[in-house]
Amino acid sequence: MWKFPKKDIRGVAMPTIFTDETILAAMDHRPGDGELLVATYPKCGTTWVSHIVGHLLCYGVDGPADGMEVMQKTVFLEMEGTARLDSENCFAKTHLPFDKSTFNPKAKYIWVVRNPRDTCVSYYHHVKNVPVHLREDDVAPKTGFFNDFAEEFIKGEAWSGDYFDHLLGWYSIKQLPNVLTIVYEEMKKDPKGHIVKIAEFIGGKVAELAKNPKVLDEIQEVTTVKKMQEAINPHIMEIVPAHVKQNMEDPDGPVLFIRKGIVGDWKNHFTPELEEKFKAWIASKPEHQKIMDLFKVMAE
Ligand code: PPS
Repeated sequence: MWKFPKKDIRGVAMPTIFTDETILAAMDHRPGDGELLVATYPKCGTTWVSHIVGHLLCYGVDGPADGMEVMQKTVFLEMEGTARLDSENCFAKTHLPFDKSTFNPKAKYIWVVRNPRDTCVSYYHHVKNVPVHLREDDVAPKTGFFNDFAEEFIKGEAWSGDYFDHLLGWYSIKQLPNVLTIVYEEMKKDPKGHIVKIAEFIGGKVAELAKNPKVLDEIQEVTTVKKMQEAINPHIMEIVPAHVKQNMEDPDGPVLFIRKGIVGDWKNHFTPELEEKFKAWIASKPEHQKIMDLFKVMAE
């Protein structure tokens, strides 16, 4: 049975390709007052929200900036540490559990959530498509291990740990004024409304910018799945630091990082048996329902 290649850092399961040093720097990083951080469980919509933030920050007289330039503005703390945070318009993203991060009530957190079934499917494709493995025997099979993967996911064996534990940690601060919650499924229904929400949360010049309907249209356009696929997928390996890349396999083709970007892809993957397991997992602790209630808006 396939298993996540991982290491334990302060009780968190982390990908073996990241160094202990950068992971510890991420855990110890206390964002400054006003500093922006996108905090998520993996595959919940981090890149989409980060791309919106980046485009809002980088918008110039000639309109939206280049997609990869914007992509480079997100500093993935566990992968690269904090050094680049001082560069212009850079901001952090993290997949750390809340209790392993160093919280500042005066920093700004955007917490992005996505339903567990689609998150599991997206995570599976990430492991299959992105060469995120350290050794040859860690390499994921190219097909057919979804059921093994889903079992590991339900057991909480994925990188960043158990989905519900992770979301419940960040949920505990959701009501604070310095935290903006974005529900992936809601953003799919109303991307422009969410771009405005994000801009208002950032505040200042960015909030003013988003009052301009032309700017909003342009930012919505460059942050669609299609435009992000075109801008990012051919170049995704360029944002991986050399010290991480040396631990990775060479991709044998273009890396499908921005994949389908839809709600409900789980229905194309789940067997009835797996769906029963998911239902039992969700029902196994009453507090899981708090998270599931975030997705009430979803079309079933
Ligand atoms: S990561 O690797 O943890 O940072 O991944 P993350 O960015 O959190 O999640 C990846 C999924 O988000 C989808 N995505 C989008 N959906 C809708 N619109 C846009 N613009 C968009 N950009 C990225 C991406 O395709 C992954 O979902 P799946 O289901 O795999 O397609």
